[in-house]
Amino acid sequence: MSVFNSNDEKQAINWLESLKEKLQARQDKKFTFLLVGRTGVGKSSTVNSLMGKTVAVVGDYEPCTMDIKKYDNELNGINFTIIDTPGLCDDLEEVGNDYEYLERMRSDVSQVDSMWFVSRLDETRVTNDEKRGIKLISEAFGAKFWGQAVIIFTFAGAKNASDYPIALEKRTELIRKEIAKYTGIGIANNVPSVAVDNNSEITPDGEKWLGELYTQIYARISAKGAVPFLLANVERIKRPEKEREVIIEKIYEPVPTYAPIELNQRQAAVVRNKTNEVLGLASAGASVGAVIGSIGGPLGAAVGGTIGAGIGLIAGFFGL
Ligand SMILES: Nc1nc2c(ncn2[C@@H]2O[C@H](COP(=O)(O)OP(=O)(O)O)[C@@H](O)[C@H]2O)c(=O)[nH]1
Ligand SMILES: [Mg+2]
Repeated sequence: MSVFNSNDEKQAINWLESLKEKLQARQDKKFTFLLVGRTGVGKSSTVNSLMGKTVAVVGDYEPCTMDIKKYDNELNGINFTIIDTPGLCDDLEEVGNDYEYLERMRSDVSQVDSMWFVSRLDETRVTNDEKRGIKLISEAFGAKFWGQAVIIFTFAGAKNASDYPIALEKRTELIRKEIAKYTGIGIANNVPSVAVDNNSEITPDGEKWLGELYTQIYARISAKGAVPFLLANVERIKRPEKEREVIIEKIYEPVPTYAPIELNQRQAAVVRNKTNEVLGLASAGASVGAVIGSIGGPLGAAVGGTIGAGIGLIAGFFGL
């Protein structure tokens, strides 16, 4: 016998059926990241941390020409592409033909779902190479493209706990100022920034950073890339438990490749809202939400695979 009102239960089942259809419709879609930043800042390492496995080679080469490289990957049955831009932000003696480079960039514009501008947190200024990179990206893709961008600061562990918040604020401000030259201050100030350290689970403030990186990227990724991105990582996402004791552990170890993506309440709310927005799910009232949360898990398990895990995860967000 059900503990729920049968009308709520009917509504919840309809909601979950519609969720299943929407996820299935997008299962064969893919997503693409564009990585921008100087060689050695940790672009490849950050992709690996986010996706929980080695999808990009770390520290592989010194660029000698400006280039665009595409790498196809697969995770959880979802295809995705990483576009790397070696040389774009590097101080090269012989810079490639900017015009030709821009044309090649432009031909990729429709594909890119999420753009990362990566820089080290422990740098103090925006280098000329980074300025050139920001200029070229803006010219190739247009101001609106920054709407899908996230500024990622690596090597956060190089800062001590007291300098860390100021460094994050100052570095963000400087990069936004550079972006604003091409987009205006409105767009630039909306580009979020997040600090990570690929050699540690936490930033100097003691917080685990992976959930925040995931949340910021998901919040900004294009509508077409959002669901495949969610499904690719679905097995690793840990929703906050309703009442979980907060245990602060300081672990200074490299992020293991199987690292779960733990979300706090705020991050979970962002993920839920974005998912709702991109899937166009009917809003569920509070009473129905609880039913969705409790029957979504079993339904997802019955469906199985990536879609089943997606149903379980998303339903759980609505039952929170
Ligand atoms: N301490 C520390 N080292 C990092 C971090 N990210 C990357 N590295 C190291 O920096 C080097 C270059 O990293 P890589 O990901 O290849 O940079 P990329 O050229 O931008 O793709 C490697 O030796 C990484 O192990 C980080 O956040 N903290
Ligand atoms: Mg790399």
